[in-house]
Amino acid sequence: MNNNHSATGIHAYRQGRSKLAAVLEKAADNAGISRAAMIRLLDSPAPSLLDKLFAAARRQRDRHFGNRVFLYGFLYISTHCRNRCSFCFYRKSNTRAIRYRQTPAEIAESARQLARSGVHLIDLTAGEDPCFSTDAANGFAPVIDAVRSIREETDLPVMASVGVVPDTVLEKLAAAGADWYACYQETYNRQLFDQLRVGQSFEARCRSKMAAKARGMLVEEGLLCGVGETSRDLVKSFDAMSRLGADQVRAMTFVPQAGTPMKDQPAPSHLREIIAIALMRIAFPGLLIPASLDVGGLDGLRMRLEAGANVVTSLIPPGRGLAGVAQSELDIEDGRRSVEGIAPILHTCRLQPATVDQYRHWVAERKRSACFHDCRLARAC
Ligand code: SAM
Ligand code: MD0
Ligand code: SF4
Repeated sequence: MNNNHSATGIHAYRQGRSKLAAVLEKAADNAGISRAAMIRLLDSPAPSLLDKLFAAARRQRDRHFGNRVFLYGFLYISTHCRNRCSFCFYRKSNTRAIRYRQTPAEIAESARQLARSGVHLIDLTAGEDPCFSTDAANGFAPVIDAVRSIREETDLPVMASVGVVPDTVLEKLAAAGADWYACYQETYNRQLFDQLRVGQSFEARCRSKMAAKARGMLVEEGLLCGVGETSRDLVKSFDAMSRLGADQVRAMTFVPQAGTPMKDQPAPSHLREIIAIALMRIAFPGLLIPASLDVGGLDGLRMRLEAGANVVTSLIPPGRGLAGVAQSELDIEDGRRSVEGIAPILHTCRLQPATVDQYRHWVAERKRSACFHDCRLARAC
């Protein structure tokens, strides 16, 4: 390149950057953000632009939620699974995975412990355990009973994250008191989906979430970062989250797991996830967006909150033999994944836990407005 060309190149680059800076200032003022700008930020994250991006995301969080964050307790009740997701420690054939199945009494006691510690929701999670993941008439009975028991013991809102379930089971989960159904597509790039969720149906996973929405449940959608997706894939996945009408949206960085086909992949930087959190906050300002302790543990919490997340997830009671998913042990037994453990980080970020009533109110309002939205749609049709 001659000098003239390189000067033109640098000029164009600087112009592009200052345009993006202006876009981010508008985003802070509630103007949203274009797909092209999202892709540029994901592809070339210049530090000065990232500061602006995170500031814009925090401003949107403040507008919708003030300084309050919600806290989710995590109960991984069965680590048995019939599936072979290539990224997951608990895939069927992984002999290194520690397998357990909690009894009803253990589940109730862990839920009580989490409730006493101050969480706002219990996230009941399981692998597709062949013991209950069946189409039989009594399929998922232990999960439905666990939802009922947690509601009786704690009266906290409950999320069910138990993989793909038939519509009849969604009906029973909702009747037992589950407000939420979580089921992560990981990506909306079908080819990549097939590599990640080996042997599973892309459509069935989508249908399960749509059926939960139709039953009036709130739905969480989730994406993996660092599994070979392009920035365009990520942005397309944001569009799909929007079409689904997800109520909570998350991104998590892939953590390589021993004993799995993806074990030798280098651990991806967490920056892409942090940018995705901020972009989702700008694109979906009023939705819940987790900062999961299940990726970078307590040390990774601050950057996720500073990117605009407003829910701390994967708080796990110590001393109960419970595991995380992406980080099966990190920060659990020493109590760092606890309401007490995260308090100093919340304080540094000038945030504070909401009350349970504030969380209940958000859930109720969201259900009501989703219903209103659907009615308007129905009328428009
Ligand atoms: N078995 C159910 C299912 O797959 O839907 C429930 C568990 S689900 C909540 C587990 C989620 O954790 C996955 O959907 C994935 O997003 C995330 N996860 C699992 N293994 C991971 C890993 N190695 N790194 C990052 N995230 C991971
Ligand atoms: C988390 N370990 O919140 C949990 C899990 C399941 N609904 C969520 C991935 O990070
Ligand atoms: Fe099973 Fe869920 Fe892990 Fe896939 S992600 S192997 S379905 S526990």
